Amino acid sequence: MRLTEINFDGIVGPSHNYAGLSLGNLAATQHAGDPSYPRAAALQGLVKMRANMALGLAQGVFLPLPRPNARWLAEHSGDGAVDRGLLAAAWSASAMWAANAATVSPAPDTADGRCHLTVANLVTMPHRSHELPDTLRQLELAFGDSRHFAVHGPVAAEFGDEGAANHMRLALAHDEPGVELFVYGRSREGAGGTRFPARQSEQASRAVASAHGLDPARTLFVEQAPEAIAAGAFHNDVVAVANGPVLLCHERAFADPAATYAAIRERLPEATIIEVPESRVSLAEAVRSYLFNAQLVTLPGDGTMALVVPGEASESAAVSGWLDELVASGGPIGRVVPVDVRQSMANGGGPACLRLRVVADPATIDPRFLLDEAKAERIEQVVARYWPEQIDPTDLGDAALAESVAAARGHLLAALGLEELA
Ligand code: SUG
Repeated sequence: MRLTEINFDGIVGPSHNYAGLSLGNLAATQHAGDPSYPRAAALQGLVKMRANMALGLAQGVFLPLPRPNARWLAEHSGDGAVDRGLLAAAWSASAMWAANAATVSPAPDTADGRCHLTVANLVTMPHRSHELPDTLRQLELAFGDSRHFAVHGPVAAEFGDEGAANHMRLALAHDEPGVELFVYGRSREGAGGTRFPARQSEQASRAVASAHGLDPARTLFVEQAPEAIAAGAFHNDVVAVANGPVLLCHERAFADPAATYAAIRERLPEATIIEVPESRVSLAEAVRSYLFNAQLVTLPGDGTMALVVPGEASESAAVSGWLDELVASGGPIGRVVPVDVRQSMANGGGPACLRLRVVADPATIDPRFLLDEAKAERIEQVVARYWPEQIDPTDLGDAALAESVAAARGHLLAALGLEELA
């Protein structure tokens, strides 16, 4: 059994649009009402996946969910007078941000030696709250081998859970036992945290850790800094990223940084913590550039790390100056790889939002969800042929568009042999 990290990227769905549904997500709010380009968006995602495969990394995919979600819309529309917000929520392609699909605890961390996944309930935002049933079906299919995986339903809806976007893992290597770090938010009176909703609750994090059978001695629950949430870091992965024994984070990511670092070092003395000071990159600039919403990956071969950043990060003078120094410092991160995911970025989703990391033996996963060049080519052809070129938010609700969006997804399912997800 060879445990490897596999990045599962959400393929951008054909209904991708900018309806401004996410309060606290500054990019999404700023782009509300803009025309979107679903075809270009999905192709950008594919270029990123291929670039990661070219680095020698294992890559998987998750499929877009059925949208518009007519049943959910009908259930919540009362007397039939549909409001625009609800309509847009039914059309959202938000499942592309696979980091929010589930929380994953690899086999070396769990009591029963299986990889555990808990689907996120995403209850804080109405447009994301209806992802879970279809996401769960996909997880149950992809990770259906119960000798190696346990797929859990969501934690109670009273407690908001946003999946891996608020979870990090530090370990000497992917296949060694790790320290799992759950980062929850709390809206505090007067601390600025009440301006935007805190989406991840501490209770949800604790419920996930318990369902996964994690060792309490290697599990940490840490509060996100309320000022980070107020600055637009609605998920922890906008201000921090971890890989192997390395944590890269903003100085103001955690409510109590010193205690957080000490707790990590106590459990993993080999941990390398790279803190980006406010004086070099402000919290506002970190959120604007999405520096931390990067994929920090271990390259096969020499074991050095690469940071896959959004193109926007290298356009910021402060960020690119800091990145140059990081690479020149001779530390564990030897390379910065910029990728263009602008269509997703305009809705607040960077390279890290678009993927869910699973440490597992690829041979134990349903191969239909694993990507190779031939399959990437097939996906590209379907997208190029059937994904709408452009959607204006005022188009949402149009019957012909709804039909072509559903048909486009159907063609993709057929191309991948996944018709059972229809
Ligand atoms: O939940 N955007 C997503 C972005 C999720 C990013 N994920 C991570 N940080 N892991 C969100 O806010 C925008 C949708 C709209 O406004 O139409 C949106 O849902």
